[in-house]
Amino acid sequence: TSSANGKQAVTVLGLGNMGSALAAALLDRDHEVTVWNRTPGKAQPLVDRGARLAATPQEAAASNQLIIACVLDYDALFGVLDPFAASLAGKTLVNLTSGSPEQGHEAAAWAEKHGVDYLDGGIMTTPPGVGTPEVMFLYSGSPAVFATHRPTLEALGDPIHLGEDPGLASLYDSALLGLMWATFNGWLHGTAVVGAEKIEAKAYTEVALRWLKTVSVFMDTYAAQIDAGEYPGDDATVDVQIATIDHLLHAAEARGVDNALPELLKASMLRAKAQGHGQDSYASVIEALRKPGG
Ligand code: FVH
Repeated sequence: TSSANGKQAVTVLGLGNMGSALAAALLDRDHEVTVWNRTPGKAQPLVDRGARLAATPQEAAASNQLIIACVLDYDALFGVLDPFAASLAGKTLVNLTSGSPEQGHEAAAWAEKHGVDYLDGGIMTTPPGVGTPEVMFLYSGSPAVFATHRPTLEALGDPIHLGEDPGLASLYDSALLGLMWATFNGWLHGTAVVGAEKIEAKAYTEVALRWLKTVSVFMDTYAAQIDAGEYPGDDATVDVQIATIDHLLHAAEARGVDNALPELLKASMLRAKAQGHGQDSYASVIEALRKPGG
């Protein structure tokens, strides 16, 4: 469905914080947008900007070929779509609801059963970042469906197609969120340690952000080692890191800061050492993660 301006008309199901941001970004790029939300009052700001509010999800879905869904979880998604699934044949569903890779597979199978083209997606930002070209929107599923709708999906952020397996977007999304939480907690732990000396978070973070750039270079080096399955200990060995983390444990304990995170990190280093990686690079810790009981 194209509007007079040639832009694809889009239906957005779910107008929570994220769904509202998605619809707003599409309106910003002059797409015609039909919206539906379980609680219709949330649509008002979008209606004020020209969106059309449908009375039911079925009416919203019937309005356009492309349907973007962003609700709380997959139970909510199927709860919305199942009652009129038979009428969706020939439509494209881009599901930006967060889920597991297995749920991505389940939704793709559901879509195939009902003759619906399906892309699974992962949004790598919070609502204020939606619509900016710097943020990544991860997609997986049919490359042809992605290519067809890419110009519209560009309104939301930088669309990245990870592959045909529909579970890939959720797989990457989960892994990347794990990276985010681990980074947050490492940063917060350090902020608490230096904060005990009355150093402000802003001052510490300025140095920490520069350190993260160096760490990202280490990650690049270690990724190549992981792919090769070889961990030359020619920069800093696991043995050296085990000795070094004790300084952090000591500094935190002396300042009354919780040490659960560095204890966990040290435990994974010790497991890698026990598996014979003491003289290997830090990347070899992945072997301990791959063999939790080993
Ligand atoms: N907010 C964020 O920063 C993150 C960024 C990454 C992706 N997530 C995922 O996006 C999904 C929606 O998250 P949200 O932030 O929009 O969440 P809420 O503001 O709480 O809105 C939830 C919407 O879901 C609707 N909903 C909930 N249950 C049902 C149901 N049983 N039937 C129909 N709709 C349902 C809810 O409707 P209402 O409460 O307004 O009536 C909202 O539209 C989520 O997967 C994040 O993980 C966001």
